[in-house]
Amino acid sequence: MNLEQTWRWYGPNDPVSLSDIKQAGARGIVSALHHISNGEVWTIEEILKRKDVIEESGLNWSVVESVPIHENIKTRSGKYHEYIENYKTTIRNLSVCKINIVCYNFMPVLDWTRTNLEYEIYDGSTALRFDATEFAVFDLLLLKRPNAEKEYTDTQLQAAKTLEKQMSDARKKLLVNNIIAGLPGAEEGYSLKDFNTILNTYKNIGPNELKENLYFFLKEIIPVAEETGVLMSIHPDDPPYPILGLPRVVSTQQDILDLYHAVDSPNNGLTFCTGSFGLRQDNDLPSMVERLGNRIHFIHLRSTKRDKEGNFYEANHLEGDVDMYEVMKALINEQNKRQRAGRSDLNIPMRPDHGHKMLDDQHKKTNPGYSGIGRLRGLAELRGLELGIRKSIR
Ligand code: DNO
Repeated sequence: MNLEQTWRWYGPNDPVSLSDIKQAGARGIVSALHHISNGEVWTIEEILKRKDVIEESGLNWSVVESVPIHENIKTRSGKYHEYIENYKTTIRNLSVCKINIVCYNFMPVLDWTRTNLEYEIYDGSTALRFDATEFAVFDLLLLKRPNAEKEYTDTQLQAAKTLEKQMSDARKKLLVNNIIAGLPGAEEGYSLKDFNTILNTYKNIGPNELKENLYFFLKEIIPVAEETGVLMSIHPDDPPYPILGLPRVVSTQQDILDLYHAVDSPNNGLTFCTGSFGLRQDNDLPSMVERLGNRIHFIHLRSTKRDKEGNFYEANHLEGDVDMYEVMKALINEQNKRQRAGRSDLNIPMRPDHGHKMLDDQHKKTNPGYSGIGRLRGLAELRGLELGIRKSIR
């Protein structure tokens, strides 16, 4: 019994090739059909095309990350009925192709958010970072979101004004791009001009309404997932708190318990992402694994280092605020529980989530967070940790 070692691959244009991944020691691939627009059906033909490429290199397509949720579904407006029907067809088609784990998220407008994609840490490698003051500059002074100042303290407002004066136009442009042009996997990017209009589609949607929309969606699709044997695995919000006045409803243990309860089915499960959940001090990761574990179908392992001002950067996998040893032990316990219960889903797929740009990565163009060597290091460390714990608790 092992966690299945997987690796996110963006498809044939990914600068990290399938043969690189094989040498890194991963056997499962996490991939998505990024060329298909949000809301459209993934046809069997398109799915098989990707699957064949993966299998030709001796690897296996283990998880889809992600089948994105169209904004109309999140706001329950426009063509949401049609998009939900399309989503069901995609689930059915994936199951026909024997791909049974689907990751998705329900973050309004933006997927994951960072301000700096080249932050140099103490060892000379570069990491992704979220700087709260830079984010405030974007929100208050570049986007000029109406009434945004109400969400900041006087000190934060002042810090943002001071920083903005020091920033060159090029740095401002880069900041805007980093936030709204779409990080890898985000599927949708926006221009500054349209962005306030898009945010405005949530003017009547607070956390309660967003939860209702999420549960409405789940009540529609989970029966199809059950029928076809597909395990839906929601990814938590990143960062796990409201930003830009938008609600976030997949950030805490209670959010997940509510979600489990809304549709009580093993097919309504979770992607346990230590990087996202780990940004909140009130999320106790090992105990979350214990409490939520029976429906964890996919695992993202990475660590972050946060400070009191709301800044954070992505730390090396075994450093930072996440106690990876305790998390790994809890995951191994979960596997043991499953084994005792006679379950067959023991080898839960995990991937080293993100990696620094290091060594040769620094001379290459890579997808932010998805470098080859940085993730190779992450996977190697995690695999060693898993082996060590497994052998010592036998
Ligand atoms: C970032 C990722 C996210 C994640 C999606 C899941 O690297 O963890 O893009 O894939 O939010 O739907």
